[in-house]
Amino acid sequence: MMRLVVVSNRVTMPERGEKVAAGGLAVALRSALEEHGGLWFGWSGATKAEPASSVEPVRHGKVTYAVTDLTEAERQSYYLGFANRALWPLMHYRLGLTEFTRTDYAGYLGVNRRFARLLIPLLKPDDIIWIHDYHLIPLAAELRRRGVTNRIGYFHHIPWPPAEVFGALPFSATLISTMAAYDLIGMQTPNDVANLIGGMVALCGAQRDGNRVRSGQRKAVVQAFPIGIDVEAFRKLAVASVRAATQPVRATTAPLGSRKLVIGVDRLDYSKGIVQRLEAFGTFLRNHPEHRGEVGLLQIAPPSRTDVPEYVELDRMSDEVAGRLNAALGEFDWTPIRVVKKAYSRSALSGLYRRAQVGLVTPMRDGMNLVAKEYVAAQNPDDPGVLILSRFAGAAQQLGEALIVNPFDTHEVAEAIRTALAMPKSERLRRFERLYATISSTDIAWWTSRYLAALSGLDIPSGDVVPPGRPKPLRSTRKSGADSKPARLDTLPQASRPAHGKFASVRAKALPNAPSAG
Ligand code: ADQ
Repeated sequence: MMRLVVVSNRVTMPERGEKVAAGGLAVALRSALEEHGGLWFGWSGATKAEPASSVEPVRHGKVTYAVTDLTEAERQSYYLGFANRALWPLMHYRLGLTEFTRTDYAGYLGVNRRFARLLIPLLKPDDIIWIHDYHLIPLAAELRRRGVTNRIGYFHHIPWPPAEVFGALPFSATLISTMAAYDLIGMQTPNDVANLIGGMVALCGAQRDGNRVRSGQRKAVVQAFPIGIDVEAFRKLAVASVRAATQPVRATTAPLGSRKLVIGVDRLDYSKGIVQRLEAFGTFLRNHPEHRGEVGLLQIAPPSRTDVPEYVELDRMSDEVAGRLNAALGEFDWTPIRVVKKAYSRSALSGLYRRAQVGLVTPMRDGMNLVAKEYVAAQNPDDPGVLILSRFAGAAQQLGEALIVNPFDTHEVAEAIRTALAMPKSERLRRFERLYATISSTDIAWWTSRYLAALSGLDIPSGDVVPPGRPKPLRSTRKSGADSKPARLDTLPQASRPAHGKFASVRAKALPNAPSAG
């Protein structure tokens, strides 16, 4: 029987750290692995002095976990450097924040190469391999180079920008060309699909044929698979959480009394538009003073990536803006904005969403945004709250019945808050019912099964010719996934070359949706 192999940057073993995390994706992948019996491979999250030359798989139930540590230098260059300081801002259209160094890029390629070497001995001929996210873009090309012919899919969780933006990254043509080593590329939205295909055509001369893109002898299918959440489980959690009045929910909402609550929940990340959101809430209170004292914003934002300077700066800025607005607008018995910087359990989060009259989800750019879907899932169907959603979240392409806003327009977001708070129940119900129907029919089980059905059922023309001088396929059983001419990654940058800096001068001025803060 076909076995599923999932590869992701971070792998959390079941016994560790599940109290808060256990988000929809981890649970969904684990259940897909359990269904098929599978292997989950990736970074343990830990570092150690020497790079591992092999991994020791550990079995938990039907799932085998194989994790490797990174060296501190690898963590710096691959993870903090190229993935989080170059690719993350770039993919979120933030050229001004994108930091590229050759050392980081070499580290990124090096870790992908090592992952390929460590994974190959664990593969079986019939495995289908599902690789996740931007940390691992060149992994399929590295596997192909070593003769792996299994079917390999990729899912990109974050946005993919247009070629004009992606092309500003040094070595962008080589990096994007490695995408052709996949059989199926899943993106969050049709917009991301168009951008990736457009980029492959413009930057590395690939040819487009509908939703297939051909580069050399390889053909990849590129398709949108909007990720979902476990709607039913989240709904039940919210009902139970409010009924039991769990401690964090009680402690957070009791002081509100009958006041209304607007909620924001995000990792503290500049892509999420947290500072702009606080400003918009301040503008709302300034423009509509009759609401002062009657409504509060609760922003839950646990710090993330605190080793990256931009995130430290964001942490400082969010404190500063919240402090300034509270000082200017607060009363002795009412604080308009509360920013809480800790992770909550999923149960507490669901209860808080249900208590909130408005879900304020205003990222400057987001692959999908699961918070928007969680907010809808948690609502009381008899008296639902209103979702305000950024048009630059992938979720906006599905959730048109939310109040859709431009997060760069503070005034527009402020007015949407006013509209949401005043919205008659009949309209709230009408919008909620459609939103709920959408998230239920495209939930996380739908997403995994649809992606895996596409990956395992692909009718991809065979091309299993091993180019001269390359190793024979180690484990070719499928005709479909065979390799042709993968990009030569090992001829790329040398760490010894001088590192260099920001291409901040290539600011995104000309882009229609360029962030004001660059
Ligand atoms: P993220 O950028 O992490 O994911 P998102 O989709 O919103 O963004 O998921 C965040 C998850 O973390 C949600 O499940 C949320 O409940 C949880 N979370 C956030 N703050 C929390 C807190 N304080 N306590 C507990 N839980 C918290 C990336 C992409 C997204 C894409 C997802 C999935 O950036 O665009 O939707 O992957 O593909």
